[in-house]
Amino acid sequence: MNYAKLSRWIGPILSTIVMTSPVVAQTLKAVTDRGALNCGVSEGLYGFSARDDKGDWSGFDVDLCRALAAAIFNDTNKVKYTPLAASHRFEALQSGSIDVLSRNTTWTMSREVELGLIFAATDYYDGQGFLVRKAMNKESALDLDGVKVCVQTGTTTEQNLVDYFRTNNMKYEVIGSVTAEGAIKGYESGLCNVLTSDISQLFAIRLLLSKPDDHVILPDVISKEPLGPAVRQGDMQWFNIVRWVQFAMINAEELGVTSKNINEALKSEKPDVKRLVGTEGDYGERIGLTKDWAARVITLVGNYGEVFERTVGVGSTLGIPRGINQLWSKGGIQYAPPIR
Ligand SMILES: N[C@@H](CCC(=O)N[C@@H](CS)C(=O)NCC(=O)O)C(=O)O
Repeated sequence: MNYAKLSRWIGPILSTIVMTSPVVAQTLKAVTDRGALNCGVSEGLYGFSARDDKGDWSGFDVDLCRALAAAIFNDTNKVKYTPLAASHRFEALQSGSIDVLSRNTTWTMSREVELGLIFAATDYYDGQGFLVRKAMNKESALDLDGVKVCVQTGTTTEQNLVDYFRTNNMKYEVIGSVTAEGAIKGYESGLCNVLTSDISQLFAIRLLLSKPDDHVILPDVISKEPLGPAVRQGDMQWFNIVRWVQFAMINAEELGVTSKNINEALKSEKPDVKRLVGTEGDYGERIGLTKDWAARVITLVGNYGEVFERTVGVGSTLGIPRGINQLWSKGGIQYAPPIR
């Protein structure tokens, strides 16, 4: 049989198999049966995911877990947080011990095609940078020839570091740590004179040092680090829930819908606001949730801009400028497809 004949014969069989395979949609059911979302976060990164004295979690990454719990349960407390070191985060997702990983994780090709995971969105566009003591008098990363660099292992950071020093023909020594704490201690104690990580994390780490003002983040950005939530491949319903909760928060900001004016938005006659808040269409039901799924998220957690400002933005302790995380309509690259 030649190829054309074979494909004429096998094609319809294959498409029948694809069309009739049961949709694997077990995660939402598992979450609702359990009564809580299992969310993987970092072990303690101020502004992103940190615990207070009472054991309550807060931060930018934590807010995505809260937003999912708002959409599913109308209750942001229905989340069990699992703090994960960089090197253990993917196996926690693969094994099913968490439903979603919201832990400053970079979207890369190998993490999808080799690990069987899939990123639902980019909630923070980041890049790798370097933290040094001001007293070192360094103005650029290109002045770092011969340094000792502390880095957390199991990260893209570790890989980019090799590329950057090799490309620029600079010598360096790596001091790798499994935990962020180890890398920070190494830097603070002088074991290394440079600390490298995604720039957002350098902002958080600098606050933990005994004299934050003695340290400076160099201006160079040596990599692309699109950070976002990841899920396991194979459950499209769950993937869509995580993806569209994130997109709903971005769309809400673009449409000017906030946690403060959500009640007016629920009475709005604007078609795109109506689709967002669920007074028109059945978008929520189509992903296994209720009509008001996005309204719950905006009411209980806020839109993307509110989350950013509250947790990491210029008005917060971290003081990170919105930069490229500004909406596309305001000069940034945050862009969500429309709900329609
Ligand atoms: N975005 C990078 C780096 C992520 C990462 O783990 N960064 C460290 C910087 S110190 C961190 O956030 N550690 C916090 C923790 O382990 O709890 C990746 O996905 O590999």
